[in-house]
Amino acid sequence: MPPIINHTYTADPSAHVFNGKVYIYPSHDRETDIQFNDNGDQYDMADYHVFSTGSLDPLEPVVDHGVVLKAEDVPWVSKQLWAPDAATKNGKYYLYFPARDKQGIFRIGVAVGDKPEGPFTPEPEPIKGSYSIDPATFVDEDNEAYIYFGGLWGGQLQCYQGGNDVFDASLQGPNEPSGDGVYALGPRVAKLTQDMLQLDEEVREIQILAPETGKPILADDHDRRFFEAAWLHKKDGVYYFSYSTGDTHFLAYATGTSPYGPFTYGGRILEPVLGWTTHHSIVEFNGRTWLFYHDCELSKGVDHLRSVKVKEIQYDADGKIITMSAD
Ligand code: FUB
Repeated sequence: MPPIINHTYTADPSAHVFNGKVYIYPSHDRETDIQFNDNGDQYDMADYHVFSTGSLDPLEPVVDHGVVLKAEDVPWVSKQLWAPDAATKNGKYYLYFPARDKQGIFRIGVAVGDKPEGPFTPEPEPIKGSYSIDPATFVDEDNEAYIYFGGLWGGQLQCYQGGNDVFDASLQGPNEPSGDGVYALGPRVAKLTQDMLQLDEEVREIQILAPETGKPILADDHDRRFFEAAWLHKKDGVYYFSYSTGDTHFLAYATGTSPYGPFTYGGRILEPVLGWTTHHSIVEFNGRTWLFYHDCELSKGVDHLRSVKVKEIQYDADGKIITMSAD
């Protein structure tokens, strides 16, 4: 599958259908001399572009709407504009993005625009109570909006083992829980306020359950435990929570009956791609379901130079997602 954006490097694609078109909100990868490390310092992005297309099959040329937000325009940001997402409500469009603040701690910010293609004006402060990375929003059929987030290692989720308000700087890098019977750290969720600018409740930890035990997946189960890249979509009344397993490089999913979970592990969506990271979104468009993801084929394996791709998702008769290869 060739990349759908070739003139610049893009990753972590969050796709949504707005006004009958598919809009893609990716990270904007760039060249750097920073060496690969477990904290992801090599992902040193400084701005966001928005892309759109009117058709996925056949693929219509993907339009680059240009720079919609820059790190230097956000007063609280020091560096690393990582994986963003977008939502619409109240006739406005909201771009959610993680970045390190001036203390080097990842927070999540929001910027507001009048059109899906931006530009977006950032709020002066990060969302109060937000932390870690990879925000993903979901607006349910009752119009309530939720934000999902969290990422291990460079994403600092393991730094909050003492609670949502306690950042433990000694737990940097791959310092996640381990040991017999220890549960994995869960992704986080909170309802958003009606104006989409703040959290409307305490952040909750989501449980991803192992189907064979009905208990949370164990921390040592790296093939199935949550690492980063949260996404929620709903099909036929079922909530599908999907995510990356990080160091085992799978895109996996779990299903539930509420946007808060718990979700029961369901299987893999995508086998490992070329490159360390795997990150995706899932969107329904014209009655078909599409997986947006990235790999490093265009850069010939350079880990921090990724490119967005798309393929169609198929479900079986029981609603299970059929695992796809990474070609
Ligand atoms: O692109 C930077 C980070 O790499 C993202 O936030 C993670 O999900 C991983 O793709």
